[in-house]
Amino acid sequence: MKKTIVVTGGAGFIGSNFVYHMLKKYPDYRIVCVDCLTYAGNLSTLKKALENPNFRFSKTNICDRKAIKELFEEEKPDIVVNFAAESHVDRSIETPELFLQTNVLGTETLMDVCRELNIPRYHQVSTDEVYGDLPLDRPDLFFTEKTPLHTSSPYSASKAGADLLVMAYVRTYKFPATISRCSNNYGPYHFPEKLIPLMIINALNDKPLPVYGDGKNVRDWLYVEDHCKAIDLIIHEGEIGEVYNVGGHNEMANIDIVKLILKELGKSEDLITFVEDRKGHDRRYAIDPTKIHTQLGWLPETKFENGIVKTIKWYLDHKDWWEEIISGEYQNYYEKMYGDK
Ligand code: NAD
Ligand code: TDX
Repeated sequence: MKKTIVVTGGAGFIGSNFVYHMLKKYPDYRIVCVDCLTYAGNLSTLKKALENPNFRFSKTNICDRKAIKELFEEEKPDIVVNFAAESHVDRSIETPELFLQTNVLGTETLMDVCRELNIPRYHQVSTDEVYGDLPLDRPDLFFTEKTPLHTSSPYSASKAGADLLVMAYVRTYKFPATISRCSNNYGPYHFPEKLIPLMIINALNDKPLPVYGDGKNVRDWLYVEDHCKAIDLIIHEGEIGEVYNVGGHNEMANIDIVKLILKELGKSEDLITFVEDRKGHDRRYAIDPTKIHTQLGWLPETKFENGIVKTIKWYLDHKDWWEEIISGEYQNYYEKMYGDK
């Protein structure tokens, strides 16, 4: 059946991958991307989508109630999927307010408009960071959907605030929402400020690779396409009011990822530079995805050893995309973050 799906934050990393996944899998769906194009949103990412008659791009801020209402009245979406967020932990430590505005108030605005217009379904894209962190010496522990929320950074606190608001709307207004909490994603269109693209690009440019602290912090990595497939399943078959954890049981220490990237690119480990640790740095994330597997049949398809090679190749083949990005505002950010480290 034909559907109209609003994808907020669709000019960013995961949102754009989701746009492409949906346009390919559902040729009769209309996909409407809502994105205000912050530093992290790039229209060049959506170049191919913009050629598709089933795709519309609207440059709109999710906090702009009037504009969102007009757009939703016109498009009458069947489902709203909210990816739009400030997403970088280091930036949240510098400017928490922006994170609260977009991540909490933006979510509230979207949900209020959906309620007003009786939009049948809303999905909140959340993160494993809302569960806080796990110790390195307890590999038997994982985050389940029942793990209490316990946040470390202004970013994760803002995402947890949004999740709590979604659950409150479900209970108070019977708001038809679902939530997914995913582990670290990697793949095409990942913004160069994040670990994997930053290390690939610095290595290609023979620049130092800044590893925070002792480099032993562990993240649970999932290829972005597998995350998109999980969200696709949840919005079509997931149960209203439910939270689904998404992750591929692929835990790796940061330093091992950095060494792997250097090896793949034939560069020397001498480029590795240990720098001051991130404030409040979470030690280990590890998702238990049993619920989405048993209830919706989701399983990750891309093994890390293949996904990381594909990702490195993508960055080698798409220099134009990232060279344009790192030539602008990103330069100032990089100097500020890493200039004196
Ligand atoms: P991103 O920073 O690459 O993209 C965010 C997008 O949202 C950008 O296009 C930006 O322009 C847009 N945006 C920001 N503020 C906006 C606003 N006020 N109005 C409209 N658009 C706005 O982020 P990402 O890594 O693609 O993450 C997408 C979502 O997934 C986020 O909600 C994030 O919390 C969540 N998430 C990310 C990861 C990860 O590993 N990257 C893992 C789990 C969950
Ligand atoms: O220069 C760096 N050096 C370094 O050692 C950077 C940018 C990161 N790191 C470390 C910090 C983390 O332990 O690498 C790890 C990954 O860092 P990020 O790529 O910034 O991701 P993380 O903080 O784990 O958060 C990501 O996953 C969860 C996303 O950015 C979030 O949006 C998502 O919710």
